[in-house]
Amino acid sequence: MKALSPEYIQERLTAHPGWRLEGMWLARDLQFEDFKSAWQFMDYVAGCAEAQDHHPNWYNVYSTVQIRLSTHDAAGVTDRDFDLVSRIDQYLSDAQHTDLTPTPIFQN
Ligand code: H2B
Repeated sequence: MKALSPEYIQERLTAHPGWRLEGMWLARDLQFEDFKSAWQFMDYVAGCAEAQDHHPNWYNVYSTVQIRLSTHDAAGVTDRDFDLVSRIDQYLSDAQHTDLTPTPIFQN
């Protein structure tokens, strides 16, 4: 699978408020009510990841989760990442959360 162009990614991102392109990643920095809520979110995403055989990179500190999606095989963002974004958006539409100030966690 070929990585999508940054221009096309930006266009697709208009349908996914809160997400941004950060280097080779689709990125979002989230805060939940507490650790349990953050863990529930991660548990949901883990289930999606296993079902799709497509896994996130992420960093969790207590109630915050910084999530980064890219396709390792393509060294960039592909439709598989947007599929996962859509499933995550479904969860977030119904879960209390706030978006944090974007803070990079990876070099690229
Ligand atoms: N997740 C992500 N994010 N990128 C991949 O290229 C990838 C993956 N590849 N999960 C999968 C697993 C691959 O290792 C298996 C063998 O399909």
